[in-house]
Amino acid sequence: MKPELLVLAASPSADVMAQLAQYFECHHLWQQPREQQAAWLAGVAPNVRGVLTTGAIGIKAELLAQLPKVEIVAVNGIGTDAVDLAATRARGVVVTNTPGVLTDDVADLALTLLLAAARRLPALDTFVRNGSWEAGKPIASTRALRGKVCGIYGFGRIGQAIGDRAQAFGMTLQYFQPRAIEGTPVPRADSLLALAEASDYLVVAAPGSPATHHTVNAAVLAALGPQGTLVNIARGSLVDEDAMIAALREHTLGMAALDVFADEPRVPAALRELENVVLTPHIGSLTVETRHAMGQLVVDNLRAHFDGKPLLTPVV
Ligand code: 8YV
Repeated sequence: MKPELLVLAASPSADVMAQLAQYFECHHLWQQPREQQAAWLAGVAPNVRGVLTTGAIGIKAELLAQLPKVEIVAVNGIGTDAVDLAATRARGVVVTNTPGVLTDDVADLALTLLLAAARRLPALDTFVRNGSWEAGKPIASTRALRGKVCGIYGFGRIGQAIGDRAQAFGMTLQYFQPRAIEGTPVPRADSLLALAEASDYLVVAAPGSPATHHTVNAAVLAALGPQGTLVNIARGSLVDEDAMIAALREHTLGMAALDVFADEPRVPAALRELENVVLTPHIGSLTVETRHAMGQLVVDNLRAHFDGKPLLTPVV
């Protein structure tokens, strides 16, 4: 008999979905109308042995408590901040995620956002579309990237890949994270505040956690300053969003280019109305290639678990 799986969100890869159907008896919560989900879940929950979730959805203790036979939570993403790890550990439920395979695309998006902010892409796109160019309106110059400092908050795999790309644009690097990285020539700032003071662009690439919650606060944003740009491809929880909106509105922070928000998919109107922002809907890993690779890793972890083999990418 195939192990029963509760699938909280689909993979965009048809091949991954076919493999899930081949190896597991899948119960697709995402296919159920919202108002029917609770009753539907009560029916399938008793035999669920695995859960497939995403970085953004994670899993709460309440849902785990409804699944008496659950053994594994496979996260189709790298972030585990939305997974109640205390609850999974207490139940002896193993957790896997998808590190590595999404590094390049997330780093690419960080640079895309950084460049879009630097060269004011959204505003200039509008400028062409609305006829302002044809009408002969003036176009303000932007500032070059070369020689500017790219500060990277969180210098793990993704942060370092962002650094490689920023360097290719002639930027100078610094990083901050509590634990120093050995063997890197990139200098580590003494604090996040010091990093923001030194940076023209501050890119947030640290994991979401209680320890990083709102660490990008009003003081850090003020240190980044009116010529500074904040880029966030990590988690909205790291940034004090109200303080950021106030700083952008008062131009004590120059710009923000954001793929992640405090309460996704809700983005405050006060943020959406600003002109000095570039906004994308949490798409760092959303390419055909990467979503397939992530989904494959999810399938491989689930199969390894139910075959009694070592997990490929366990969350420890
Ligand atoms: C996606 C992410 O939101 O990997 C993560 O932690 O935030 C993203 O890649 C999601 O997990 C895709 O399923």
